[in-house]
Amino acid sequence: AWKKHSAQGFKTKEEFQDETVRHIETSLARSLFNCDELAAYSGASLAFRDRLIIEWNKTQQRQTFAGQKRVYYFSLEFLMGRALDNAMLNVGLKDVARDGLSELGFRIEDVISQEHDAALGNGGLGRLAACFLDSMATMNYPAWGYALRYKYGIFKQEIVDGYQVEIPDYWLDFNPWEFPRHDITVDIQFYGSVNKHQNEDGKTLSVWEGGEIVQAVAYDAPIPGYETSTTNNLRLWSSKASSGEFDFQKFNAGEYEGSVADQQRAETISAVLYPNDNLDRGKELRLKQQYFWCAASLFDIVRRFKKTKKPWSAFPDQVAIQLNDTHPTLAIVELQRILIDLEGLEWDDAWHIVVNTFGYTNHTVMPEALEKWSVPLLQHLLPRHLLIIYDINMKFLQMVEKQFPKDRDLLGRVSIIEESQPKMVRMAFLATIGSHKVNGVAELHSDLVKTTILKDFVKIYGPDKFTNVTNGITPRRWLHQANPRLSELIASKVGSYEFLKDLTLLNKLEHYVDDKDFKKEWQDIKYANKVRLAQHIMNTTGVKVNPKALFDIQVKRIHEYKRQQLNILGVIHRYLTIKAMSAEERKKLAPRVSIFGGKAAPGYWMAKTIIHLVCSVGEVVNNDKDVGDLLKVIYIEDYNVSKAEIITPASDISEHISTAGTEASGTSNMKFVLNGGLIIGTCDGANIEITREIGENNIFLFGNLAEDVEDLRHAHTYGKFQLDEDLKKVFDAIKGGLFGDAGHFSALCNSIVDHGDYYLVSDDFNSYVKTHALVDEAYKDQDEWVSKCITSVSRMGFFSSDRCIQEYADMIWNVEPLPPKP
Ligand code: 26M
Repeated sequence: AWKKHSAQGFKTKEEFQDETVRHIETSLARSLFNCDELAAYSGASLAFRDRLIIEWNKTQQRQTFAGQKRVYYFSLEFLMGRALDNAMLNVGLKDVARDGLSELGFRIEDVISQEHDAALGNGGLGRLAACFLDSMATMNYPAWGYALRYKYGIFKQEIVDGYQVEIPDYWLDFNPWEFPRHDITVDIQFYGSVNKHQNEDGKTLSVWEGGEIVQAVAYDAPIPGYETSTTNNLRLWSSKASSGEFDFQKFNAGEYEGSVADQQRAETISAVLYPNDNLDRGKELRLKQQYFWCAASLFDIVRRFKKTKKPWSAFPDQVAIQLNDTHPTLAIVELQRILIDLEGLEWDDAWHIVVNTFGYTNHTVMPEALEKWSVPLLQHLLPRHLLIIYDINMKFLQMVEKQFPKDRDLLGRVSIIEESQPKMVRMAFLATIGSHKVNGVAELHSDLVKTTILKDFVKIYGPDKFTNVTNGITPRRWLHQANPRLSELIASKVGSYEFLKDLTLLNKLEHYVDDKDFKKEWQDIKYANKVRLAQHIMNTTGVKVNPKALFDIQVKRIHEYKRQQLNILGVIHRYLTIKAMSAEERKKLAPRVSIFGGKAAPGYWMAKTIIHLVCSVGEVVNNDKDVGDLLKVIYIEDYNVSKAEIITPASDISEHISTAGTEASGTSNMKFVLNGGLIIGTCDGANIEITREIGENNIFLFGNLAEDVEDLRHAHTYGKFQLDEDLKKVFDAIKGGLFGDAGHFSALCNSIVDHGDYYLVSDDFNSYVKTHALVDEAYKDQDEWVSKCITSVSRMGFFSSDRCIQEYADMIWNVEPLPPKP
């Protein structure tokens, strides 16, 4: 007769203090006399954690009893950032915690900033997954995230002498937010061979035998919703040698080193997040990660389904799995394998279940980012899965052949197997064939998916299988948490904080576009946010920037397609222009701070060169007495989620300037506008829909259109390439050594001048520079500028990730929310 524990968690400042102190003294075994900020963080986190656990348990029980369909979001990346601040706000006790900590002698900001970011992602794709978790919990959807528990997240970036240096990100030292579930383990098989066996009914079965076993151990993290007790689960798998694998034979025979080596090899699977973003390199360990994670997650889901005792045909009514890009595509093959090899279903029945279970989200149409795995590698690592892929392909091609007889070209084009040397498995095709819906992440991108990489599949399946869900961001983290003063000001005008749950309520702000006092407060808040960023820049780079200057920010992964090179070349042009001006002319110029931030993939030389150029330009410009405050160039080291929370609210203008047709959506564009900054951008990704929502007078668009890119590239290759005149002067300055050894930058310059300018930097340069001149002009009229910012914010409701989740739930998952009982 166990008595049920009935903890409720603290409510008041005093109770919070009691709990925090208790944890410091007992859980951490520390004395209050030498309690530093880290101890305060740890104690406060454990206090909040207790609160979350109670709701988390209740939510999971409620979801199990309700027996309705759940969503499983499969993503190799969840770029969560910090958890404590988010937990405080979502639970609604941040003010209580602030007062409580203050009495104990701590500033809440200092305590919060002790936390290490959970940086299990590269960039947009990983952060999108994190925003989706927040929205799914807030909207009470029964939903789990599944991922890997990397020991090392995305590397920490240091800038040393103007170069990027990568430092391993070991983040698990003290992590109160995860719970090891040593009782929840799955054995995962690799290698081996496939043999035919007959079962009792004389049916031939394929049996996957031999090879090696690695164990997956579950670690869970609670995902609290905002102003709801729903607390969902993020399950991360960690790899370790299975007990059978830690070879006691070897051990006893004195081969201690050998047995430890086996163990390390197993642990390598979940050791490190691959730091590439939009580039596929086909490494075996990456494939192992993908299978390990998919197989463990599916085993877990199937185990849960079996407990319901429902027939297999009910599986898609209980389970919706969303594939975040092609990284989890093997889950499709694994579920088919479970159903036919282990559960004995007929192929067609099994395949029907599989297709109705999965949805696939595409995040790129760029060829170098599309995943392909070599057939020999799959044959070696996952022999049974390769056979199933061949069968899926055969049945698919037979279906196509029936529909389009004698179109041999078509069969070759849509085959999952690319007939290259070696043969390759095209994962986007497999994901498309194995899912009931395929979506892109912004309207233009979804159109490009349908007209380029998956064109033939639209012909085969019809247009209804393909859809769009434009990305969004969570307003809780990206407005309320990152910009509390703006959030409070908005709440004071629209009547409540309800807009944090229904972002379209922001439209009530439009009444205040001409309200003098409101505008003044708005400006004050922006200024304070700029002062805070200026302080951060001072502390980290030693460069003093004037918070009254126009802050022009581009922070995102460094990539040629995102065109940080266009930005820095534009900055050099500005510098040369300033140098050529008279003192009188200079007085009329609006002072600017050009701020860059972002990581380059460690093997991406061109991206690293771009960083080096930005830093080199900064060295020269920032120390030029002629220029003073008129121009400063800053590289912010180690851009990550928690830095973004400081940077985003501080922009006057931000740059989203990818070559048209290359940036699937972009999400930082949404964050910046939501925080009262304007943007300069190309007609690409979500910029187009942002323009439609906020109005074209409130955005600075420039550059060629996606539909013209192909022709322009074609023209380059056939000698019709004329380097922009102003850009030529910029290159002359670089070549003349103005920014140090010109040799460092020759490959970068040549990619534009001699090697076809694939990203159309020269084609867009003139339009870019002119548009920046318009920005300068517009900024001089502060009154009008602030009106534009307010209007824009009031029209950003569409870009909440809550709206995305609603669309996924209705169009793709067919799931209902499960609100807590009042
Ligand atoms: C692939 C193979 C091997 C190792 C790593 C990868 C890989 C990792 C991350 C490939 C792509 C990855 O992320 C791509 C990404 O972040 N895409 C972005 O997704 C955002 C959310 O939809 C969009 O807003 C961005 O436009 C898009 O670039």
